[in-house]
Amino acid sequence: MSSAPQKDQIGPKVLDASFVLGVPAVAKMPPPTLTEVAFAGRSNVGKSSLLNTLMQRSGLARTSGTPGCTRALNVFQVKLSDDKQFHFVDLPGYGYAKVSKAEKISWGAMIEDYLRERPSLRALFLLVDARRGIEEDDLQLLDFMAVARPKESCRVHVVATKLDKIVRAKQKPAVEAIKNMAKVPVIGFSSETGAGRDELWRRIEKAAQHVDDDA
Ligand SMILES: Nc1nc2c(ncn2[C@@H]2O[C@H](COP(=O)(O)OP(=O)(O)OP(=O)(O)O)[C@@H](O)[C@H]2O)c(=O)[nH]1
Ligand SMILES: [Mg+2]
Repeated sequence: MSSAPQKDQIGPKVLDASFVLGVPAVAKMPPPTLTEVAFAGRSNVGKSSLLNTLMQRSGLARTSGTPGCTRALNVFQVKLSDDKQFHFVDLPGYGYAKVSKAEKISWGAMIEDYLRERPSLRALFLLVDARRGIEEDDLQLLDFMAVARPKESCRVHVVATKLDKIVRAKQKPAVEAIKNMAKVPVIGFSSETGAGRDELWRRIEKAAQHVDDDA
């Protein structure tokens, strides 16, 4: 499944982007042949919207006003004009109140197994709502990654989403507040305006090259 490129976007040129498959377990993932980047965060935080913005394809990753929309490890393949290729993985949102306890436990285990075991995973972007900041579930995921993956094997970043929902004068302070809490780099982002898209791509390409630019 491919869809038409969005116009007027900055950052690297995305030649092609397509949905590969959605799987219920890391064992069913495609072979780890491409640099992989995953996107995690609370339900409804804007993961699928961010993926569409990055890939310049509206509607490729399914977005919804109904939290809990993404229920599998959804894999996309992205090809840039310089021939670089990536797998992007849209992870199920956590913290969604309306799913059963059993379902929550199985999603949590699926996400953790994937993050711990996937050899080609080079970067994880943890999305938090810029208005809410880093919450308990997010801290748990950051702590999990600090133990599960050495920084050389997988870079972790926090993305503060829906920046457009904050009045302009308060955007920078909101991102700064998140920076003060996170022990990893923080990027402000909006899929409405495209703010932060360039910076995200830069981080993705750096993580793929193992270049340390976090200082
Ligand atoms: N204003 C604004 N709305 C956004 C932005 N990003 C996402 N949204 C909206 O927030 C809702 C949830 O977005 P999704 O991208 O589906 O969120 P998700 O994190 O993939 O959600 P799950 O798959 O349920 O975990 C949708 O109604 C989006 O249109 C943003 O940057 N700005
Ligand atoms: Mg989603």
